[in-house]
Amino acid sequence: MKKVLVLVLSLVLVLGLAANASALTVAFSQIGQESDWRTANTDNVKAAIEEAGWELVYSDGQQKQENQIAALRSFITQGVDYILFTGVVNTGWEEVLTEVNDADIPLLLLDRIPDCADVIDYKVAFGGDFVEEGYRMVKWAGEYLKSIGRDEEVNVVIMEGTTGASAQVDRTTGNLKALEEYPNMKLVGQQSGNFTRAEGQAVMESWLKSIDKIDVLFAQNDDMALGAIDAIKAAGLVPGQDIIIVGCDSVKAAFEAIVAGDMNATIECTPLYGPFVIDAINKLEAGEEFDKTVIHPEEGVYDCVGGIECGGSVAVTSVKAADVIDQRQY
Ligand code: GZL
Repeated sequence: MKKVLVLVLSLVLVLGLAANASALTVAFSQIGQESDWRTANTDNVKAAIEEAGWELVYSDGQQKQENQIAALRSFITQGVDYILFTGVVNTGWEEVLTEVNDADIPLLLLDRIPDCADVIDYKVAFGGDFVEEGYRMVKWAGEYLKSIGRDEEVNVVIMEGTTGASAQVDRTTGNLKALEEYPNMKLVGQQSGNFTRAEGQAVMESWLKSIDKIDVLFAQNDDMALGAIDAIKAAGLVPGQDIIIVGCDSVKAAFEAIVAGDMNATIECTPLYGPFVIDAINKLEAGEEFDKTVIHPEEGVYDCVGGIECGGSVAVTSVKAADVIDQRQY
């Protein structure tokens, strides 16, 4: 009789937990829709939450900090169960994230980790190693140029992401660190294209008018690289040949540009956070401990030739984009 009672009580507890997890409301303050990477990231998280049977409260910040702050305060008012947050820039979040903490709503930091992370309470931070990604961008170009016998002085430009975003700050750190290894690379331009295709095109248009010769473009995301390609073609130059173009993110459009010969390489940074978010919330619901900071494993480098050794803290050899384009998820 006692065993039956224990079994029934255990069953009620498990079903209660499952029922509780199935009734969750998860709020997501997302930056906006500035890039294909962001779209893939949003879609993947949304799909995972829907598949888990939870309710999603989603806010598109339209790349404006004030919109994200208002959304976070709205989530608090709504009394959501969890908050997912990716900040458009690194600073200016301490007050509102403290309000989230005071409301006792578990906070998960996705993609870009705010500067105030060491003074607010968050359950987990999940993102990429942006310094490594920036390093690989330049390393790839340095090794590629060597492989085609180009050891002359080359003029390079760095098109940065949104100023003050951790992806911009840290990719720039990685870019500059690798540039120190290639004395033949002369940095002649450094400007933000705000991670968007339109602004990438505008910045390249401006550079083509003000800089005598550009040999290599380092674009801190693929969308800006694609915008720059439009500008290069409009100026009568041949992208991928007259100007070597290296992007970051490894979105499908970059693979297509590389296969078409318009672009030379892209550094991978996965946007597929959905499974991580579900796993983290399930562990929090079950009271399990897990790593507070998770840097997703740096993936590959995809290019026009394959076989270029371009890792920094983690060794990586490039793979020819044409060989894997059909297997890409985003
Ligand atoms: C990287 C992410 C960056 C992407 C851009 O994790 O923060 O923001 O590289 C996106 O495409 O806009």
